[in-house]
Amino acid sequence: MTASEMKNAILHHLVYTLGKDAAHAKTYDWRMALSFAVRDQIVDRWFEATRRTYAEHRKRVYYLSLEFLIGRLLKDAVINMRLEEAVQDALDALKIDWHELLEDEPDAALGNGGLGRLAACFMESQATLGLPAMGYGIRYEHGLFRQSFEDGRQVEEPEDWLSQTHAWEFVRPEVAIDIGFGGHVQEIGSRANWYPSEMLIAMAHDTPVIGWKGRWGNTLRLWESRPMHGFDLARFNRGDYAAAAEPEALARTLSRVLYPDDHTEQGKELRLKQEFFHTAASIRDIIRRFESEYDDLKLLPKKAAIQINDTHPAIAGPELVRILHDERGMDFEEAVGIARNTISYTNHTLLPEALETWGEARMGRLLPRHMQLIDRIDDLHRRETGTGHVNAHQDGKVHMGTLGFIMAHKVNGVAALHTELQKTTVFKDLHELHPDRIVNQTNGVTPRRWLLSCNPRLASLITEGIGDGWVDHAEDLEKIEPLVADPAWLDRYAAAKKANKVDLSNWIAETMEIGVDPDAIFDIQVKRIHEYKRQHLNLLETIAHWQEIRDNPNAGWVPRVKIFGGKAFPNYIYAKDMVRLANDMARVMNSDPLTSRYLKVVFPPNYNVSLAERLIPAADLSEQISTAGKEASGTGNMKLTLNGALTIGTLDGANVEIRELVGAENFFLFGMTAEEVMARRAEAGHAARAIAEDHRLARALEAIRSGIFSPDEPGRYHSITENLSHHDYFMVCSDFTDYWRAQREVDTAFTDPKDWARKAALNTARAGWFSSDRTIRGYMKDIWHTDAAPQVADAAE
Ligand code: B1N
Repeated sequence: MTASEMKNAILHHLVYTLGKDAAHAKTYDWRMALSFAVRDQIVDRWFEATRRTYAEHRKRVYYLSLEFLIGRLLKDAVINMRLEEAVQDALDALKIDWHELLEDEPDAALGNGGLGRLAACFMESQATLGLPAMGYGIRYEHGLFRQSFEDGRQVEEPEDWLSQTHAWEFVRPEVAIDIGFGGHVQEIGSRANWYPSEMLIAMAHDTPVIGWKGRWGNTLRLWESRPMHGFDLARFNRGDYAAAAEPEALARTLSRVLYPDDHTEQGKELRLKQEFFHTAASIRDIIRRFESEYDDLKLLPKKAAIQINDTHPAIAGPELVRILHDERGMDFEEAVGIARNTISYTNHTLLPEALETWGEARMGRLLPRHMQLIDRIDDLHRRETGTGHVNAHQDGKVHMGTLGFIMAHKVNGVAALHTELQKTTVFKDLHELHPDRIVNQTNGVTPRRWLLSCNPRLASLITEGIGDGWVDHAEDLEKIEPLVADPAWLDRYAAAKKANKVDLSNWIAETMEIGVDPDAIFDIQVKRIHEYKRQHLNLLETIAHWQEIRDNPNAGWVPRVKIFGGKAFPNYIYAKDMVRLANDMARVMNSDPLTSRYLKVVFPPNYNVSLAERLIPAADLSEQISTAGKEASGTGNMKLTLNGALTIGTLDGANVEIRELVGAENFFLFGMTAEEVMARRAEAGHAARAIAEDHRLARALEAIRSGIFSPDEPGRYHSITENLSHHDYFMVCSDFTDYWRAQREVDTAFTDPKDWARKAALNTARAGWFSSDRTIRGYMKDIWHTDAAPQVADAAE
């Protein structure tokens, strides 16, 4: 497409879709017009992919997830469709600022963190690989809350991405699926009819997901809940105005908000309803599509693979069995077999507080037939395995992890260490019964968004050196290794990083009024705020570092900018205290004339996908400091590595694999191993001992206690200091000394800029394996047993 064609397409949409005259069009109008013009380019390719999938009777992959953290889509679409030049030139001709349009797009935050972002990267990789696949999620009216700070405290405001038209979706009023809850069951022999007492409708909204070079397009289908019976006119006419609208409001509640839980199970009824609503609509849609092509349901596992993203859609097993057995008349055992061969389950965490359970009473009331089927599934599983001790329904609760496991042919962990720990902890008994079921699929991230799009300087430098094959064959990044030996090339690598840091410094100055030195180490910890992720370990080290600078301000300190980003779950008081402590520290330290040249603390509010794209390219140091054994994988760690940040980290999650690949000499390792953590935890008084043995740690804790950071309320962080001094489940104190040591190694390494650049470039060169393309290929081979389709011709540049 030429620039002038693009310009005409934009103007056409401006007038005929937006109904705006160019003279009066605002940023929003231009952005929408551009988005529609770009979308037009995608649609034919998207249709073509669908047509081929049907024509070739291909197996489809269905990715069921309560979260898709997709972020902005305009730039992604423009880049994958190779329309960058045409768009830039068209907008120049129209005198419209491209960056302003990009910034105007709301960030679709239909997820909490890594789990939801992984789903979004997977969608993009599936499209890039030409794998016929579909994502199913919920079209939350309000995504993850917007975070702001008041006096350093986190304040949550509703997020409103749908207050403007979502440019990328197509509404499908004809795809409307009835969903029932409650009511009673009438058993007829082994089968049953379920008569729900409450009904709603799931209506589909489709967003095309286009792969690299537009070679393939898949669909992200998001369900919106709608009332079955609309507005009650009779009631309204009787003057009962509020009551007339009530059923409608109630029905819509189901897709109203994303639960902000990240690794916590709140056990809320509405959440269970969301899970069933999402899963039942998706399963029905899958069966409907299957039956439009085939007439033998025994073929289902050959033609469909259903991946459940954690246990949130784990009711898929019983629901599929219910349809096959109750509604289609298939024998129960056969139905279970078919469901199992179709479904597979990804477990994302070992944290006990995140493992979902639902009380049998609630489950029985909302999903009476599913409750019966779960008992029969347990019963069958006991007969199959000859054991009685592992049941999904146990101690008055339904354990969704167990249910997910016994209803899946494969269960996967998300990093090598995590998968091994599954076998010895949460799924120990089940693993012994089914030793071939657990497999590993180490997470990955899409290099299109997480390098090509977010870091154009580095991306062009790489492409100039080795061509653009790395974009969809990220292992090719290793071809830059020979260039790393060339000092002139390394200078350019360092210059790209420096320019990214200057950009970020300018942004920090403009938005936060904090001046930071672009030559300082940009030390970044971005992720949800959680004790296991140990932002407080970072904060304690920052305090100790600050104190040493104050002791001796002229000792030639290596300047650092500590950057934090992340949201705390609204009811997680401890995590909110960590946020506030970071902000209190920032206030005190940034205005300390003795130290502020050497140490700054910056915590931009509302960390989201777009902010990640801004921060990650500017990072020198990636903080991956979770207590070993607690972070299943991490994906931010991969994004930072790819963008040439060196990691300071523990042997946890995918850090282990990152270190193996980039080389131990290019990674700052510290801390106890998962095994050592477990042993140390059993030792009484481990925290007190660690504090007694490290005067820096003792002094840092004392500083918090003294109220230096909260002079108006010295006891503000009492719960943090008390917890760390006595209980310290996450081993902050026990790992502090080694963390301090590693941080000083970082300082030393950074004083040799050439060697640092070399290490950074090697991180980029060796991070290609962390592409989600590799991950998806792994799922295809080991779990889904599917091939990619021959792809549509490349979009021309
Ligand atoms: O999933 C990511 C991993 O990279 C992270 O290590 C892992 O912590 C994350 C309940 C979760 N695990 N569990 C959740 C999210 C929401 C919720 O309601 C649990 N998120 C992860 C991708 O594999």
